[in-house]
Amino acid sequence: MRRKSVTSTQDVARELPIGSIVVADHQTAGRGRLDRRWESPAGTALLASFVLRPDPLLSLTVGVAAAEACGHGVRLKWPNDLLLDGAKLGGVLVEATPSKAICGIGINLGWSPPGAARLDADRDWLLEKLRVELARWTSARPGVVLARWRELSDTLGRHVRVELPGSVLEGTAEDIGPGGELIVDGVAVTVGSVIHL
Ligand code: BT5
Repeated sequence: MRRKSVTSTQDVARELPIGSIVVADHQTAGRGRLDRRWESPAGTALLASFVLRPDPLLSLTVGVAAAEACGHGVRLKWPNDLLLDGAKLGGVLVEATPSKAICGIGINLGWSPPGAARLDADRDWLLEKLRVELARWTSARPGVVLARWRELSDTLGRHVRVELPGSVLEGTAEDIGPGGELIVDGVAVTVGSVIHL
């Protein structure tokens, strides 16, 4: 489904069955995680939501698919950022109910906020690549997804600061666990924001 303007593609997708895709030129209330805003002027980004079957690894799976679709050396920052030359190119937001998972992907094309990155690509071409990569990676075995995530990761091996609800953890990002959690100096982190130090 294609729309000119929506509040958020996530809101439209929420009402649709598994397999649906919503793409919009503009969002009046695009969102990130934890009530943050996702900004992009009309017609300057790929803004899409895919309705998929719930899966605990989905956030990482969608990240892998999006990085593969972008190509050009795009890398992943745990849990859900797409990075180009170390700057944020896009993000993934998964909102799940027991019966479906709404996977939102935003990728900057014609515009990016200060300090962020954009990709020189056509929106519909990128959307088509994303559909193909999502089909491929959502049907891959978890071990295969995790292995590819590790290869694409810009987070593993780095000294990081993790802002957890109520505390801060600093250490080396050693690995991701079987459920997609980030292991920092032996401690498994499931939610939070990571700063590469
Ligand atoms: C994300 O959240 O990175 C997930 C973004 C998902 C956006 C898509 S667009 C289609 C679908 N519909 C929606 O409403 N959302 C999804 P988070 O990790 O919380 O990052 C949000 C932060 O990124 C903000 O607080 C800003 O600092 C920054 N930011 C906002 N807009 C940006 C942009 N266009 N490019 C780079 N960074 C941005």
